[in-house]
Amino acid sequence: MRRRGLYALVAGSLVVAMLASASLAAAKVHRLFDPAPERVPTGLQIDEDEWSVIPSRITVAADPTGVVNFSIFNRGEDDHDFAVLDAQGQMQKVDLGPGARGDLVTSLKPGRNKIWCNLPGHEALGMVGYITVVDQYDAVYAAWEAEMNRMLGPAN
Ligand SMILES: [Cu+2]
Repeated sequence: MRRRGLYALVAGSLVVAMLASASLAAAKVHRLFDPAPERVPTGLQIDEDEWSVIPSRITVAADPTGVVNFSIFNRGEDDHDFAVLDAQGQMQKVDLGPGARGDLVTSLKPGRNKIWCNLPGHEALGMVGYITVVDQYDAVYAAWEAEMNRMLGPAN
């Protein structure tokens, strides 16, 4: 009877110790990936009016098929369009009447890309902006590396 009680105590302690170490390990694993590197979105919204072209984000990634998805709103009172150069250097654009919404799905070169309204004079009036297209893998890896460096401190 006494021995059985001892066994129960030892077994119970072992279970407690195992649970504790398991949760410690889980906490460590969780910590390594918290926050998880965020994927860079492959789409963005564009707001246009007189006289601006405002992207909802500055950095986007091409999706697995190599394209970026634009959703464009003309919040102005005049006609506008939305233009970009695709990866082959060809202008891709969508025309938007006042209050209209449109979509543009196109390849883009990596790096800095100009976005603008191609109607005569509109770019000069301010309807131009820039976005940066990054490689999804590079962006996620860079975020992960930055997080590791933050946790581990500078290497030397
Ligand atoms: Cu315009």
